[in-house]
Amino acid sequence: MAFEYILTDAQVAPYVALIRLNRPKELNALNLQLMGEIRDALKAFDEDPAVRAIVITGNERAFAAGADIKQMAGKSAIDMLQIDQFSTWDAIRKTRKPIIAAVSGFALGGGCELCMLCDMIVASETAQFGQPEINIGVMPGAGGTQRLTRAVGKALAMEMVLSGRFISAEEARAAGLINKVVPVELYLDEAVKLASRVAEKSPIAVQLAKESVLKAFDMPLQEALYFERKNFYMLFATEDQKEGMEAFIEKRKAEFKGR
Ligand code: DAK
Repeated sequence: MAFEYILTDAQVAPYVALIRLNRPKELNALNLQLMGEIRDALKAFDEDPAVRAIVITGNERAFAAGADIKQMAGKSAIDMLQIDQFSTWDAIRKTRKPIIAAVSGFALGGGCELCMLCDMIVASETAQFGQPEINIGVMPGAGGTQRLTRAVGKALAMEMVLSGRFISAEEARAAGLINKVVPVELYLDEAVKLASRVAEKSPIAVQLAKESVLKAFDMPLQEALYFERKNFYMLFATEDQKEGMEAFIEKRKAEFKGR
């Protein structure tokens, strides 16, 4: 895969792929091409049986400082409608394999929203999360008012969205936005380690479990419980379920094949 604004590694660890946002001078501002490249790389990794989990990262200074303001500034409402960035963001959201964001420095606006599209977030102590769109006369447009509110609750989400205040990695962890905070030299390794732990499991079970957890945000409880139940039953059709349970009984490590 040849990309201009991202670097990819299909095997940063066994079964783990890496996408690195690579517009460092612009703090990884998310222009349309960069978002399209993330979408395309995720699609390729989603279809690759040698990949079971994906890590997305930026660099030490910035995960991403938001959508590219210079690219958006002159646009009209109709331009924005016709560009239809949502099809790209929706495609990213539909990735079936687990995605872990490894965040250092700024994760702002669309950068914070991109993190929140991921399934887990590992951050360095220097990470800062924010929705500062209000400072430039707009508001979050890619899930910031919804995913942030579900993650951290109304009080903090309102404060971040209305005042533009950034929160530290530690505050984000305490509020439930992210999974883990580690020293800056470790954030990528820790994210890859977490991805590797997930990648050791049955990939079909992981996929259906991810899908089921996400339903908690989309469906009323009773329907989501039925959805969960169907996925649970379905896993009894896999060889991995037989292998996992036999391995437990035989006191050995399971060898999952993704079948
Ligand atoms: N866009 C374009 N360029 C950016 C940028 C951004 N978001 N953030 C930083 N840069 C550029 C700066 O312009 C500067 O470029 P040069 O002047 O060197 O050419 C370079 O990166 C370094 O930035 P600074 O010089 O400003 O660095 P500082 O350390 O002084 O400040 C900062 C860092 C992160 C506090 C500051 O750069 C900043 O406030 N950046 C903007 C943050 C922001 O407002 N982000 C929200 C943008 S709006 C949607 C999807 C997504 C979105 C909307 C809709 N749909 C699916 C419809 C998302 C919207 C947004 O994210």
